[in-house]
Amino acid sequence: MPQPNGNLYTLLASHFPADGSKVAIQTPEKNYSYDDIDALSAQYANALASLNLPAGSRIAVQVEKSPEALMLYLASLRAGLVYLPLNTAYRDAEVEYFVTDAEPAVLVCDPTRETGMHALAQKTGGARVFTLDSQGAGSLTDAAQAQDPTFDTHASQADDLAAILYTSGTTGRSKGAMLSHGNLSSNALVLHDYWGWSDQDVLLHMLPIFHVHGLFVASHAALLAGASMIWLPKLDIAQALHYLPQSTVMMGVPTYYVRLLDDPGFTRDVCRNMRLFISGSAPLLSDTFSAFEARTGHRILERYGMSETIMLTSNPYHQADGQRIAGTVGPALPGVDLRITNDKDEPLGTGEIGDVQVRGPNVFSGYWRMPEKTREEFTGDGWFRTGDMGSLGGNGLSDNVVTIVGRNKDLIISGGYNVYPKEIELVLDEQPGVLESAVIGVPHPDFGEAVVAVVVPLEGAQPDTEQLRETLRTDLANFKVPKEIRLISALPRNTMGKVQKNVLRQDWSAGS
Ligand code: MLC
Ligand code: AMP
Repeated sequence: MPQPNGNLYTLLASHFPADGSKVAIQTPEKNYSYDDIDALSAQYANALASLNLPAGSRIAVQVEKSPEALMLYLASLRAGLVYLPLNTAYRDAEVEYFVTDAEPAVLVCDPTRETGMHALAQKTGGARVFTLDSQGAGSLTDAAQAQDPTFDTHASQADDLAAILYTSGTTGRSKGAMLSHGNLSSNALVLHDYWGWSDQDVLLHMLPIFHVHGLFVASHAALLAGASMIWLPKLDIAQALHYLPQSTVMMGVPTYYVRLLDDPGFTRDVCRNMRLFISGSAPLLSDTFSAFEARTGHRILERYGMSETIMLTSNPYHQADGQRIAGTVGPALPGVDLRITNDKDEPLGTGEIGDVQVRGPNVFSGYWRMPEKTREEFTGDGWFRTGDMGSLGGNGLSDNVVTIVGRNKDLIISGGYNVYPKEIELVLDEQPGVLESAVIGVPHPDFGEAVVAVVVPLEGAQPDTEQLRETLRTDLANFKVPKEIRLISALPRNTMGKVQKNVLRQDWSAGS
């Protein structure tokens, strides 16, 4: 019997509406129908296929958000390539690491970075370089336009790689989480049902598309429902207020909801057609949840996930399944096993705080070319260690409700972007006049947490902290650059010599 094609695109396309002229993507300038999506993704797939790359070749993409950028992602799936999205804020030195590690056969970049990308390609093994700009134009689109608008989607197995998502690591070295067609498909199907998607939905899509949240959770859900997306290049509150009355679903990191609430124009009336606001990628403050409900009558649905696993838990959608509770991330999604353990991987009881471990068809297979790291992050019996701390039940909650209380990884989440202090400390420590440094996250009204640093100067040195921040911008994405740097005479350490970041955080808040 022939095996059904396990390619994620085949699954998505099998749910496209019968009426192919239905709008799939609406931008302020132009609409794209479902027929357009199929034809355009076929043209980009044909352009990629004409390069005769072996299946499983990587395609690294660092481009501004546009409908064509989404077509490129779909084309990569269709051509059997492995998609490697990169944050547009990454500087050349950061991109060099990913390219050296993943050895992509194709690099797609903004035209403004083409020269640097060619140089990088030459240095790292000769990837083909194409451009794609914020309007969807560039050498890749030129190549695609000459192609046939039909394409026979590559026959994939469920465990064939579809994407590699780099997540920073505690050692400062990023790891590529390998996600398969099966991982992505299973999660998309679960979220489709759990969040009640239908072809009547209109998703207000303002998230970046180089992370799990905007690229997978949001786009897959809308395409699988045959719904429409209002596709904006980034969060812009004026645009959001303009388009919300036509929308039924919105997804955002908590900063999106904080900024909406900051605008008096964000009213109950603006949300009149909305059925669902979803928040994730960082903790949503209870204050934001309550203020949002008071203003709009909507309870934001908070969910929890990560690059390695896509979505893991969600507050209920249907009232019959329970209330959405502020400060919790809801039960594990159908098909996901979640447990809380002590440091010996033994399950803990109701309400006890421990390590969050998960299993399920959505969980990645490992880190790209890091078998050791992969082994460390999985228990012997196949549970993935998320690095988050949490509890199940307790405090009057049902036993299956998960609360995330912190992280046992030294991670800062700023406006939904992950920042590992080690990466910044390594760069800071190399600067003239710097003996050592420590990077911490402190509460921030807009970003939830902000990255800040303390620096111990070399004896007799007095580094200029603003100059240090400017220098860091050369090699680090802007969102990683500490918002403030303070000088300090010595780092507080415990008896083991470990820097006491909790003390630094307290001292920072106290202003010292
Ligand atoms: C931008 N800046 C940030 C920042 N974003 N600083 C700290 N944290 C951030 N997140 C800085 C820029 O460097 C710049 O600084 C200044 O703010 C203005 O830049 P901007 O581009 O105009 O910012 P803005 O458009 O306002 O962006 C803020 C934001 C954006 C919150 C809208 O960061 C965003 O869309 N975040 C979403 C991230 C996301 O999708 N995460 C999902 C990860 S997936 P300067 O100094 O240069 O002026 C995941 C799994 C899961 O975690 O569970 O979903
Ligand atoms: P990333 O590695 O970028 O995929 O980020 C994943 C991390 O974001 C998780 O391990 C959590 O620490 C955090 N995260 C995601 N969603 C939530 C949430 N709803 N509440 C708290 N933390 C979250």
